Amino acid sequence: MTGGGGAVRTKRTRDDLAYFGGTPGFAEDIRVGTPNVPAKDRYLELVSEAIDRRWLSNLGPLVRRFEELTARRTLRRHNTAMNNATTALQVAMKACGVTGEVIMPSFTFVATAHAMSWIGLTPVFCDIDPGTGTLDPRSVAKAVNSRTGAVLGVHLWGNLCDLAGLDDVARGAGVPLVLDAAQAFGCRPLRPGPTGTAEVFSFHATKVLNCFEGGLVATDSAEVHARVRSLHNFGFDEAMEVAGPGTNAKMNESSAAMGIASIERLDETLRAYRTIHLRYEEGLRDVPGVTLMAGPEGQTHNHQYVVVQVDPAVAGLHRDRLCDILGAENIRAKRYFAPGCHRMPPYRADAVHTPVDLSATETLTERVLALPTGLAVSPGDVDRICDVIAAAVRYG
Ligand code: T4K
Repeated sequence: MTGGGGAVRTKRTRDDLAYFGGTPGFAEDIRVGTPNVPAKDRYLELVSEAIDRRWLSNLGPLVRRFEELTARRTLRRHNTAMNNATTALQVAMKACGVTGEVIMPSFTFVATAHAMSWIGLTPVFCDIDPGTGTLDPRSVAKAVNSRTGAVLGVHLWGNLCDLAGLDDVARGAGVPLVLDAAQAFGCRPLRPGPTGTAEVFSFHATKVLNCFEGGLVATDSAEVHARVRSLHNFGFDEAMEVAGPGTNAKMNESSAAMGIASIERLDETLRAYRTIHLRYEEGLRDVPGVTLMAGPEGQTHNHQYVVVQVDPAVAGLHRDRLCDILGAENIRAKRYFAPGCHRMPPYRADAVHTPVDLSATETLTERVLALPTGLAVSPGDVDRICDVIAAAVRYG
């Protein structure tokens, strides 16, 4: 399937670019997050069975099955499916008994910070490794204090954060390491090592594995798991007695049906993402100042996001100009993630959120751009997008 169905247009001159009056390269929008639906018939079959069964929510058989199927991918002992990753992050923090300040990157989707602040925790933003975009343990070490309640690493764009480094700092501070793996389903370290106390995945419509909306808390700790199960279901324990104040974070059967249908085809989906990523790598190799962000070594990768870094001094144009040029061609790129959370109104006014230098964050937020990928994007589409980027750098 192509993003726009139009003929390939080579942007040979400045005026071929739609931004300067040319014809858009895509007749219809081509997007970063078009949902993957690899098995529509299988989904409809499963959801039809759920309707006939008249069991639609409250830990039904499809949710249980989905939880079992995810174990092969998370490599964790216990998985609890939820309604989305934002609430799953909150449940995970409550289950780990976290209070006070939570050290996290500013360079993340704002849900990471909001999820904490919504349950009365204080986000404290630290800097990142400029190569991977993930939390830098050296920066975290500088922000640790007596109020620190947890370290929250984010596996940004599927890049696993420095688990050994963050685990060291968290242990030294005597607090749990929790991982926001919303973007990292299918990304696992190749070698054994620290894995954090709990890890949270997202199955939002735009994710590599899509449940319409969905989340998951994965943990190896039986105690944390028991608390997660209770907290996500109104505080009911195994005996259906209320053990404490819980919430409703349960996944429903329709979401689980989509999850099962999609996870059964996940290897195929991941291969398609990898193909697209390699195609971008090839297409952008000779474009000065536009660098495809590569994942770290030592892990499997889902290639869920194709992110380029635009260096204005070399490319001759700013990321925002490139985004506008792409937009004129109906290529809907996204600034994942700008601005940093520390610059957003809920957090920018109070210095408690920004105790350390964030210069790597400031640089990346000015430069990154996520390009269309996923099952709805063909290698031919990628060629046309790269053609526009090359022309933008030539004439932009
Ligand atoms: N932590 C991290 C690190 C995260 O990245 C996220 C979510 C979370 C926590 C929280 O997870 P959830 O609570 O959502 O499970 C999107 C997603 O809504 C969000 O889930 C995701 N991260 C974030 C990175 O991307 P927006 O505001 O960029 O969404 P939007 O509406 O601009 O859509 C993105 C693109 O996808 C657009 O090009 C439109 C396209 N799209 C979207 C939907 C929903 C479609 O073509 N069809 C669709 O159905 O947040």
